[in-house]
Amino acid sequence: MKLHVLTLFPEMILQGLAPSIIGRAVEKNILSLEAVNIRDYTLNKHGKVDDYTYGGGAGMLMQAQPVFDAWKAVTGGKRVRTIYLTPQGIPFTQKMAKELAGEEELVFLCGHYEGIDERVLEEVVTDYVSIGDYVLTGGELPAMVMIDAVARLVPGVLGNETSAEDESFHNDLLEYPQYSRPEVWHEKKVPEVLLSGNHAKISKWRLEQSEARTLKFRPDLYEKYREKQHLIKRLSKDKRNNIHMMESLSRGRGEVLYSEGENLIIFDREAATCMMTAENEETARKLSEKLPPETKWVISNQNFVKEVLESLGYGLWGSCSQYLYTAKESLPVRYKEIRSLKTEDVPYVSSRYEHDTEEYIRERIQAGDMYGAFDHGRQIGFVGLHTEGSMGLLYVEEGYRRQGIAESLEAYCVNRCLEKSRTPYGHVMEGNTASEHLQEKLGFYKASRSVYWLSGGKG
Ligand code: 6GU
Repeated sequence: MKLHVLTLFPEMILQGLAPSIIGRAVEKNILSLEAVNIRDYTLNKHGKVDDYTYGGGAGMLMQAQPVFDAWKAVTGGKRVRTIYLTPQGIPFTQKMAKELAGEEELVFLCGHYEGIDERVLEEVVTDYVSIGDYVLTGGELPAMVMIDAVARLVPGVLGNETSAEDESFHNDLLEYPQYSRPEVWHEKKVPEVLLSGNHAKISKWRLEQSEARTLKFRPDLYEKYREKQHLIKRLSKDKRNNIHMMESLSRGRGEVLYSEGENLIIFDREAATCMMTAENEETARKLSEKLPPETKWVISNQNFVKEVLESLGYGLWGSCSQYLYTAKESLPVRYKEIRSLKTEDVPYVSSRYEHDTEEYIRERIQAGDMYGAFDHGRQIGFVGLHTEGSMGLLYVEEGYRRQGIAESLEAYCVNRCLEKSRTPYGHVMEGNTASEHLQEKLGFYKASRSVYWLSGGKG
């Protein structure tokens, strides 16, 4: 990712970020960061970049010419995403950070004094962003805040383990309290449960702590969380058929785009996937108009929804059986050489798994959601979770099949899900009897309705 900052204080940006994790990523060439001094572009022979405002009023304004020429020097006049940092902008959020992390190149424009001449803003700025309801003396600190929040989401900027943590099921809640050594400090003991080694119990305790904190410090977030929990509870009345939606919501990934009785759209932004149910054909038609244009996949387990979407130009990719594992007990894993995959394992996986792109595999591995089987250190298979939460991505090398390795990989994946208090589930292509047998052998239950995966549509 390429980052450019247009500023009157370039050293503030460079020196501010250099010692940080972001600075390290720049050194490793994962990011490029350039700070351009707007003053270098003024045509005024005294180096002036500001002047009085027309119409009167206190203070000086940054003039259009040097800002425009600095921007043009950086972008070559191309319409690169250009963010103007201003208290008048829309509030910066994690959601916005995620979206910006997908860009190849970003320009940050930092204002000073009373702001910048409106005419140049109209020509170059694509996004007006504020970092909160308070006034700062300039846009440099806000730009650094945004760069930190966006860049840490770029693959490779953080280590493997850290990024995996990022996607915890606590997404809608504030973090729980954490403890490190020593066990006793100032006569305060680390909570007993954290020393128990019981992952399910620890998850439960952390969730309770997160809930209590959110209620206390962020009642606004807590209210949203409760509405979601309410919906999850309603869906749980038919858990086998609804587990895909329940998991999407409880992992904090699915946003409720629409909810009114049976009419429901859940959107997983990162997976660009909508999960949709409708009361009848007519409401299905209405709901389909609400699908966001960036939707790549729609999942539904209603035949009439499938038909409505097909009539609208969506293509049926597959009909699947939905399987879920409802027991709390972990499964025995007979094959012993299984571990989490790392970035260096990407080439192996992507060369053997033709259903998805290398980019997708890399993202899945970096999210900490893929596991591999090895024979004396050489990889022979893998399994993982898809972005929207279903188990899949299963492969075992030719010479190693029919030895229960796929079963062990799936069991291993189930156990990791249980540790995170997730309900393991998966979609098996209808007709794939080998996979159906495996699900049943592991103790999965089959949902009564088929799940349809549809692609395309408006996009
Ligand atoms: Cl983006 N700029 C300035 N100058 N002040 C701010 C801000 C931005 N966000 C909050 N306060």
